[in-house]
Amino acid sequence: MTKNMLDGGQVIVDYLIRERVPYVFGLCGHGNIQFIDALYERSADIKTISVHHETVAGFMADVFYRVSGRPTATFTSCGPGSANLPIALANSFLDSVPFLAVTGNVPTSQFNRGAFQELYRHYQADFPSTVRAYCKRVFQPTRGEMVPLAIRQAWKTMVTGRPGPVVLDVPFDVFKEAAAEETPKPEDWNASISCRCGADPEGVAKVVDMLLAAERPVILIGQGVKYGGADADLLQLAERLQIPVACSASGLGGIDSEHPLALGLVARNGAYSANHAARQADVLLALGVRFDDRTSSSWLPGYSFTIPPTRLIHVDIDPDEIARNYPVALGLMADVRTFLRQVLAELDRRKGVADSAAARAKWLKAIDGYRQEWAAFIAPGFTDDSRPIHPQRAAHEIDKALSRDAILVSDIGIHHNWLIQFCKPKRPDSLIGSMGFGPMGFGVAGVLGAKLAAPDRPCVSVVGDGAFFMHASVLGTAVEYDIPVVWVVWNNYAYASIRGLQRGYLGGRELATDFKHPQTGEPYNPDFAAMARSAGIDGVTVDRAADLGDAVRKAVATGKPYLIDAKIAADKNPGGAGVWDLPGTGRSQPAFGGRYQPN
Ligand SMILES: Cc1ncc(C[n+]2csc(CCOP(=O)(O)OP(=O)(O)O)c2C)c(N)n1
Ligand SMILES: [Mg+2]
Repeated sequence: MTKNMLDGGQVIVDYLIRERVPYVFGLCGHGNIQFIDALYERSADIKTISVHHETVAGFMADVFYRVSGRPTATFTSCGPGSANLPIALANSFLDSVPFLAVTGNVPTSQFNRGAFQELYRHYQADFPSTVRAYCKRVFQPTRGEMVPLAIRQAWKTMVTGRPGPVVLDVPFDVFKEAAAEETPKPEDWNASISCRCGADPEGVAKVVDMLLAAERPVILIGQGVKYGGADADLLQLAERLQIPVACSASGLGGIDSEHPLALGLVARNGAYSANHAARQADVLLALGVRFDDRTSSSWLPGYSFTIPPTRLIHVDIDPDEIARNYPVALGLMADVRTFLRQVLAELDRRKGVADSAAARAKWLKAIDGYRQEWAAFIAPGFTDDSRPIHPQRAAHEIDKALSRDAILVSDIGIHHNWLIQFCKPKRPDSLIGSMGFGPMGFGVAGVLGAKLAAPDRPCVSVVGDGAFFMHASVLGTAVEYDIPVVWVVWNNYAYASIRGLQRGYLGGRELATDFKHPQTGEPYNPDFAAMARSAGIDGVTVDRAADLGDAVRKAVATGKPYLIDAKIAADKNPGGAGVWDLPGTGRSQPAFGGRYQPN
């Protein structure tokens, strides 16, 4: 190697720095020590965070992006080290979140020889096959000089179009091989690419025709609105035409939940106001949503949606999602923000916009009625004082205790279902959850990424007892890097969401879903507060609803990592106006209202 050549590892690190990546998250192994060495050289420009489980690194990178809008990278070793990552890759892939996973592999000179940790039985160094279904693309440069091309292409694939995680799989020797005299410059390759494509102008005119003529229009927003930075434009459109806005779980916060036009969550456990409006809509404008089964009440008509006769306008950056699950009156491939701006500009050119908005009064009045009926139905849960804490009350107390700028990261489980129904997110990043792959641990670890992305904002995570035990290593990471997050462990002594299914669909044939002491049969869990204290973190236990809000406020105020072990009832499910069907097993019934039958 001539003196001024950069090696493969140096090119990757230098490129990340040029892309202004502040952090890399990962875990060492013999397969990536060369890469860590390249990070060491540049530690003044990029910070390395070493975690205790590779999945944690992926979840941190994921939520860092959801809060800051900036992709980061992970580093994992060959073999098992990287095999711990796919769960996080899939989580980000299905929720369209980019991060760059730099995975180590065995040296090219050892390909096919079955060296330590090589996946070789079907094909040499075959980590790419392992993650093919889990990420947007895999790159595997096998010579040093291939690295500059691979890194710039990997970055571009990751951030353009529908974003998603990309794997850069690097054999051991390639980290150290001469790669280039200079690293590719983002400004030449990626920084100047825009994917803010607009919709077909004729389609935009048709959208405006349909919206102006509609009697019962509803806008449905997904995370395309949040991560596309389209919330301000959305609000303008909704207010200007007086169209109510419902949210998928991933779209919550895309409009302030307390805005008069906000309907709340449409889902199997959605609010009556949202489901009943969306399923009666004559025109539904869907922006950056996928219509998954939980949003759509398993696609059974009359619960979340009734398409047709509802005429669906579906706008998404990824045409693969359009008409995946419902027929469209109009499908438009576009960036949601650009599309909204096109619609607003088209409205400027139209007459009769104000009349159309005024004609909405009857529809909005009917919706107010649904709101009141729903509010009366859910009212008792907000004041329920029972012990262990009523889950609705718990969600409400936690939500109330958080300031407007707080970030709440949820894990996966019954607690998530309660949170999406009863929290009132104000901003696009107020409530963060995983809706695609739904891996336990997402919130346990993700909150660390949130705090690094927003050090001045309170970051609180609500996590199941099952998931927290699974990923309790985060306690150490919070201490080692001084990351002051709060975990509220929603302690119901069970994999309660799954036990709920056994109770609801399988006649209560419960097995393998609760945590019990072998001799006494009493509910068992470790003492999570003591566990936190053993790691050097303050921990408290709360079992009264009235104390939960204060505990959260106090935890945030300490400015240090903190754990609250909250004892919460397990025997309740958050009922809503929709249903969920487990084919062959059963179908739930709506807790409120019935099936809507169009005339
Ligand atoms: C890694 C992983 N394993 C299993 C599941 C299936 N699963 C979904 S929710 C759940 C129960 C989670 O229990 P807990 O963390 O205690 O949350 P709770 O439902 O009790 O609120 C399980 C096992 C999953 N989503 N992810
Ligand atoms: Mg639990």
